[in-house]
Amino acid sequence: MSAKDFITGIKELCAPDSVHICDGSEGEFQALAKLLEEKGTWQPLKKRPGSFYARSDPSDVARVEASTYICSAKESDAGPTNNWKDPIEMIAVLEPLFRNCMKGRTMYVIPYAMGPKDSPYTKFGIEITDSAYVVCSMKIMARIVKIEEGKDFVCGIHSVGMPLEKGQEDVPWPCNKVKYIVHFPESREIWSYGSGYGGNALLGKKCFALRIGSKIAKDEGWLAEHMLILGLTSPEGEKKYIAAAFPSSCGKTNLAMLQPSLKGWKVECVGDDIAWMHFGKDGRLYAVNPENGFFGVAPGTSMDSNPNAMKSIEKNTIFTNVALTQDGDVWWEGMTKVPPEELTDWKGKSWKRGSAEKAAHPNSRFTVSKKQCPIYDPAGEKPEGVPIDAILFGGRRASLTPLVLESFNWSEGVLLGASISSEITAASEGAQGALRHDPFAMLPFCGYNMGDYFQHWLDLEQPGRSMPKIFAVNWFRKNSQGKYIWPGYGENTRVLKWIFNRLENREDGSKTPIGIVPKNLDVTELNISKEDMDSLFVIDSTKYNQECLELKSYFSETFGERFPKKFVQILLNWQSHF
Ligand code: GTP
Ligand code: SPV
Ligand code: MN
Repeated sequence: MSAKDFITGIKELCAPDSVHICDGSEGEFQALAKLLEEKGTWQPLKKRPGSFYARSDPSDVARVEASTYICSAKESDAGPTNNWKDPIEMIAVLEPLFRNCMKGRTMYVIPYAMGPKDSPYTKFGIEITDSAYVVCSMKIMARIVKIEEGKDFVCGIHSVGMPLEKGQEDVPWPCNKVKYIVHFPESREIWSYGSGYGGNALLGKKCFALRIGSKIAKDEGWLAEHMLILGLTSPEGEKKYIAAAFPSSCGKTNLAMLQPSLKGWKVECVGDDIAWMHFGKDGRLYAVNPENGFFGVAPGTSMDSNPNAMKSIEKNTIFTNVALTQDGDVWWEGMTKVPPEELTDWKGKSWKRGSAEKAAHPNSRFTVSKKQCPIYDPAGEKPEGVPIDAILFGGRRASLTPLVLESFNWSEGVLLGASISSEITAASEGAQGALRHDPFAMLPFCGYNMGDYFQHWLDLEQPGRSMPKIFAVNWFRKNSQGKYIWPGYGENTRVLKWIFNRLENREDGSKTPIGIVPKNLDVTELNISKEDMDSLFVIDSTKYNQECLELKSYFSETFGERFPKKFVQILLNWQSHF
C-alpha cells in the first residue's frame, strides 16, 4: 500500500476535521506546544528551557497489557504469552471504534525512521494520530523523515478515542476507558485506541521496535530486544559494548548512563530501552538503538543515582505525571533526599511533605532526545551499529539470584534469559510487586510465539560466529529487613569491571552448577560488610532445586511442544547438581 492510499483510507474511516502531515520541524513543534498549552494538556516549565509538564488522565498512566493483542492469522503463532484474536474478528471490533473517532480533531501523519541515518538496519513507519502530545513526543523519540516512494513502512493508527461533537469542549488529556493496543504481525500493522500514554501511543517504541520488530527479526534472522546498549572503556583505554535486558522499570536507563564509581572507567550510552542486533560479516553481533530519545522513569532519578539523566533533562524535555514545585519546577520521589515542603501532585492536588501518598506517579516519565545525554556515544550513529561483547539478563528479585553470574556457554546463557522472573512494576497496569516470569524481559513485547523465540535465540549460535558471553545480574537482592543489600547505580561499575575482565580472561571466578560467580569482586572503598557481600553470591541448593522444578513446569505447561528440547536437558543437568 502506498502512503497516500494509507492516509486516504484512515482519513475516510476516522473522519477528522483536518489533516496535518508532519515535517518534524522546530516550528511545527513550537506551534503544537502552543496548542497543547492552550488546551491545558501541558504547561511550560519556568526552570527548564523548552520543557513542558503534562498530567495524564489518572486512569491512563501505564501500558495496558490486558488490552494488548497479537493478531496473527493462527493463534499458535501469537503463542501462549500473548492475547490473541482472529484478525478478521479483531477488525470487526476495531472498525466501529475507529469509525469517525477523530471527529472534531486534527489527524496528524508522522512519517518516521527507527534506527541511525543511512543504516541498512533502519526501518520506517507512519503513525497516524489525533494527539498533538503524541506528535511532540514522537519528534523526540523517533526521527521524523520523508519516506521515499516505494520504501516499506509499518502502518500505525492511533486515536485517543474521544471524538468531539460540534460545540463539545475538549479535555486536557482525552482518552477512553476502552483501550486496544493491537498488532497484526503478518501485515505489519498497529492499531492503538483509547490511550495517550507512552508505550500505548508512541507506536515506534514497544509496538513497532519490539512487537512487530521481533516478528520481522525472526523472519529475517536478527534480534529486536528490550535491551540497553552501553560502551564500557577500561582505565587502559580498551572499549567493549554490552547489551542488557531487564524488565520494565528494572534499571536499564540507569545502567545505560551510569556514572562509574571506580576511577578510570568510562561508560557511554548508545541506548536505554531497545536494541536491534544483527550478525556482521565478521561473525560478531552488532547493535543499533532504533530510538532517538529516552522515555525514562522519573522516580528514583537524582544527581546521586543518575547524574547523566539529570543533566540530560535540564532542557527540551517533556515531563509526564511528575509533581510540580511551587516555583515551577518538577519533582519526584528520590529526586532530593528531603522533599519540598509543598507540591502539586501528579493529579493536580496540593501535596504536603510527609503525606502518605506519592507526589509523582511511580510510572511518571521524562521524554528527552538521546543527543542531550552528556555521555551519549557518537558510535550510536554508526550505520553498522556497535559490536556486542556481552549480554546481561536481569530482573528485580529480592532473593535467590546472585548479583552476577557468568554462564558457561551460549545455550545455558539463553536459558538464563528465558528463566528471568521479576517483580511486577508500575510500568504496566495490574498487580504490583508480584513475581512473574518475564523471559528475556520480553513477556509483554514478543510479537510471536515465545517458544519459537527461544529456539530463534538458540539457533543464532552457528559456526563462524563469535557469540557474546552471557551474564545474569540482579541489583535488587534484599536483606531480612527488606533493604537492598547492593548499593547499585554507579556502584554497578564494580560488576561491569568484573564482566569486562572475564571477557579478557583476566579475572578468576568460582564455579556453581549454573555458572561462574566472582571470587574477588572489587569492593575497595565500598562500605559493605563481608557478610553482606557473601550473601549476594549465595546459591542456595534447596531453593535452586525448587526453582528448577518450578521452571520446568512453567515452561512445559506454558509452551508445551514449542519449548526447546535443549532447554529441558540443561534444566535436568542443573537440577542434578543441586
Ligand atoms: P523502563 O523504561 O520501564 O523499561 O525501565 P528501565 O529498565 O529503564 O528502569 P530504570 O533505569 O528507569 O529504573 C527503574 C527504577 O529502578 C528507578 O526507580 C531506579 O531508580 C531504580 N533502579 C535503577 N537501577 C537501580 C539499582 O542499581 N539499584 C536499585 N536499588 N534501584 C535501581
Ligand atoms: C516500558 O514499560 O518498558 C517502557 C515504558 O519502556 S513504555 O514506553 O510505556 O512501554
Ligand atoms: Mn522499557
